[in-house]
Amino acid sequence: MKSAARFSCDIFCRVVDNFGDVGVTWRLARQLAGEFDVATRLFVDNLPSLAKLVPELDVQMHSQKLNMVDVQLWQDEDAKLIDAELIPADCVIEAFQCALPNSYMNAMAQLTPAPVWLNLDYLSAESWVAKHHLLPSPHPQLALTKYFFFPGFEAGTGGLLRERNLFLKRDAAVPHVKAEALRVLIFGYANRALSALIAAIESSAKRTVITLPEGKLAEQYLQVIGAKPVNANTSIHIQPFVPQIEFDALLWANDICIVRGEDSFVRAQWAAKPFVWHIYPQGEGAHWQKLTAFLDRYCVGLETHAETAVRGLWRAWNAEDTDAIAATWNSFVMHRAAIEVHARKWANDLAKQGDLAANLMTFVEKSAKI
Ligand code: TRH
Repeated sequence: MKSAARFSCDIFCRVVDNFGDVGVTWRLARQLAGEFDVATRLFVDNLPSLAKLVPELDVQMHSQKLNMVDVQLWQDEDAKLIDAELIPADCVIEAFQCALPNSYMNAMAQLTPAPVWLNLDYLSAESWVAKHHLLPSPHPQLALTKYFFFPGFEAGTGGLLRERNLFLKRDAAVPHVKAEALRVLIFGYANRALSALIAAIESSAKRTVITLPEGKLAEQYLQVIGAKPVNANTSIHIQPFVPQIEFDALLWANDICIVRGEDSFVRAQWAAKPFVWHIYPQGEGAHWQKLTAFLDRYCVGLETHAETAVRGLWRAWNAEDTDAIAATWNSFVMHRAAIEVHARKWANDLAKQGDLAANLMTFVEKSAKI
């Protein structure tokens, strides 16, 4: 990969479902290219998914440059990806163990020095993460070593994606006039407790504007509840999908944000808003452990009643516990001021650790002696 840039990086992404895989890799690619002067290529197997985040993308073009990132369609057959010209980059990032094409790995092994190879793993607040971060895994046949790069919430992990000047932009965007209505963003997976949540909001005296991004939850709202009139105090707005670059502004414009998955979960923390995490549900309830591990970190320093409110609503929403939603929502809203102060402190403290892209660059530079 010939370029005048500091060095080069190839990122591989398979879209498993939704927008998390492509959301994280596109954000990282944009930051490496834009802030670190890295010649970055993103190989992704699903252009329509990426096009939702980056509407300028032309899904008919298998290779194009956007936001200084070379975007390439990753087709299944090795041969179509690895033409004779394609030389692996100085740093190769396999996102979420998506398995690199064999021909590409063979080409990596031919290079001296071999590229620095990382697997960018899923985000978890569990304590094992720091112990596993950057553990090497030698390839059984080739002279290559893959390192496991774990994002995380404490020193010794890979940190979290956070662009330069994000907090400055956030703070400049905060409206100077206090809104009269409570603004609530609900970006989650389909949830049987949605009707109960909307009913709880409607029955409160507070004027509330709900924003529901298009998707499963909005469809559910339209099918199940949409026909019923919403009371005068509450309005619901179905929000068309915004480009990823505008997603933060959506969070900043709301007072309470329900988010999900991985990328929006992190952005809500940088937004410093009271939030609820709708965690991606895993088989055998494995996600509950992850959720609790995060809450155990997040709630440190939060006053007891506010902590009970946070834990209560997060549990009720994730368990789709229709019966518990009204009481836990009201309690969360009642403690909103304390939760908001805490959310800002959480964001500031978290930002003291280096951001993921910077940590990644430090590791690559050290390993490759670039
Ligand atoms: O979409 P997600 O649920 O993604 C994932 C995947 O399901 C993945 O397989 C799973 O492993 C992971 O979660 C944990 O949620 P996430 O990660 O928040 O990604 C959503 C992306 O969509 C994020 O980058 C923000 C973006 N977005 C927009 O750009 N515009 C919008 O209008 C909205 C609502 C979201």
